[in-house]
Amino acid sequence: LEDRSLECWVGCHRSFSGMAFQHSTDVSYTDSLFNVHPSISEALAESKPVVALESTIITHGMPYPQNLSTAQEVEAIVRAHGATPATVGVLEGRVHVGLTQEQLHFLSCSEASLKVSRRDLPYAISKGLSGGTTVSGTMIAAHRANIPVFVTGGIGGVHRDGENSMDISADLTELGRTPIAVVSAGVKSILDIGRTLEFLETQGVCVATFGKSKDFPAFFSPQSGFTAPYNVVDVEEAAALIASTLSLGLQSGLLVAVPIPEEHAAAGQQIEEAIQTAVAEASAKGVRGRDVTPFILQRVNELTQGKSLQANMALIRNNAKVGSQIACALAELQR
Ligand code: PSU
Ligand code: MN
Repeated sequence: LEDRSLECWVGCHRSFSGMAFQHSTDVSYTDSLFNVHPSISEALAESKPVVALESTIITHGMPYPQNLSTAQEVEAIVRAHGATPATVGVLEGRVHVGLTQEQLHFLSCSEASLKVSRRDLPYAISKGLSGGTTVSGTMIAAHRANIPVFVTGGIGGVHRDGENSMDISADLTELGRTPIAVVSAGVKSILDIGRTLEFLETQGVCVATFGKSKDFPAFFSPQSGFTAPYNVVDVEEAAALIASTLSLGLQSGLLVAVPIPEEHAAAGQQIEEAIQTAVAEASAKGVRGRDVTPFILQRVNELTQGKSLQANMALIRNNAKVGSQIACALAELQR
């Protein structure tokens, strides 16, 4: 994102001020590449619920300062629902599971942050770089740390015209190969939702909507016009689904799609129109690859005078609540 305010720069500079990050010295789960914050390794050791959170939403998905406040709020919501938040990010060439306030602040302001998916991890690590982990990058870290539940806003998918460009998010193949339950508000209509669901089927990903209906949600609106194969009515059913994935030893993940709460879905139509415009602009400007999603998110926010950002924040808060409750129910099942 281009616009980082002076305030942000000053804040970052102050909190970072030339010193290296304090890498945790926790001995229970530290190696040269992965660092798990002690609050998380302690929770895991006591079989307490933990919720993984991504950080591309911080580095590339939202503008400052809403990115920072949302990240902090989401962590607070997870705590309020009895789970420990584990925001994942890459700092100076190390994967961190659980970030300090300074690290969160740094990622929210840093211009140099990479967007770290599976394919970017080796490069980021070998070069000692920092970045936000996408859904695929976060799933890898969560799996390694033994955290089965991961909350985000929306996952990547098959882009519109993806049958020609082959622009298909690594999130989908990651869901096919890593046993993590991803709680999201479905898939944005910046993507081809029908093909995304087909691709998830091919990858063996169990997709279930959360709540009353099998209508697969489209991020800003509770319906996409597509249905999910399954539906879980409450957190206990969701937890049971995750538990069976784990006990079957399937190496594939799950997608739990939580519809945006009705009261925040009002701007859905206006946002939908902005998406059409932004998708056309991206294609006209030749925006490609990893830049497509951030470009569209930023344009939609501008075109809706910030309404899409408000809706985005609201649905992530809701996902954090539901995901934490699922993590608690799962911990209870596994007790
Ligand atoms: N969708 C959003 N906000 C986001 C992303 C997706 O509404 O911030 C981020 C997530 O981190 C997701 C990534 O994993 O974009 C997918 O990027 P791509 O389409 O380049 O795979
Ligand atoms: Mn892509």
